[in-house]
Amino acid sequence: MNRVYLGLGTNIEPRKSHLEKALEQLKQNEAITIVKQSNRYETAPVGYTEQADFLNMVVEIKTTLSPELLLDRCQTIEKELGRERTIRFGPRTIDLDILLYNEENIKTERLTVPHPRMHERGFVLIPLAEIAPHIKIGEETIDKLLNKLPKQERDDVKVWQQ
Ligand code: A4P
Ligand code: MG
Repeated sequence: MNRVYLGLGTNIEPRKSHLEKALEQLKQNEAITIVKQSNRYETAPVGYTEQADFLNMVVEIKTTLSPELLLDRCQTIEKELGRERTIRFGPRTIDLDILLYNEENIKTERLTVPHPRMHERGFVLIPLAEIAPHIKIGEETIDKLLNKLPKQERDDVKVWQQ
């Protein structure tokens, strides 16, 4: 059995429902068990800042799927949820990233694990630390990575209580 952390993000309404539907679809897969879920966090956009705030969360799953098959599953869920509301070529309603897959380092054309930008992102590190406070990402402890985050980026990630 493989232990995997997934990052979920959405910034198109209804955001809460997009997260819930994605979780539901993960659960429906016989090869996937959700072990832990973080809180939902409301987060300021990183990268392209001219867009609405995100809801982000991290889940721990157990799965028998290989990394590639799990990515296929995640991309199918993205497509199914994206299709529901958005117009052709419109923005995506859910982003599902494989953050960590056991302690493996994977680099293929389709997949880089650990997720290459997770080390520097409050919207990933803060929910991950909530459910896996002792985890390491490569050689670094999550505490150390969190301490390196600029204060502003930590302040941009708030527990969402709706
Ligand atoms: N891919 C490679 N490695 C992985 C992995 N570990 N997990 C490939 C998932 N996919 C992986 O992803 C593009 C390609 O990455 C896939 O085809 C897959 O083969 P995508 O999800 O289609 O596109 P994307 O999400 O636009 O790109 P990317 O690179 O995943 O973007 P990011 O880095 O995830 O950034 N701000 C806040 N506050 N919250 C957010 O959630 N998200 C983004 C997206 C930017 N700013 C944000 C947030
Ligand atoms: Mg992505």
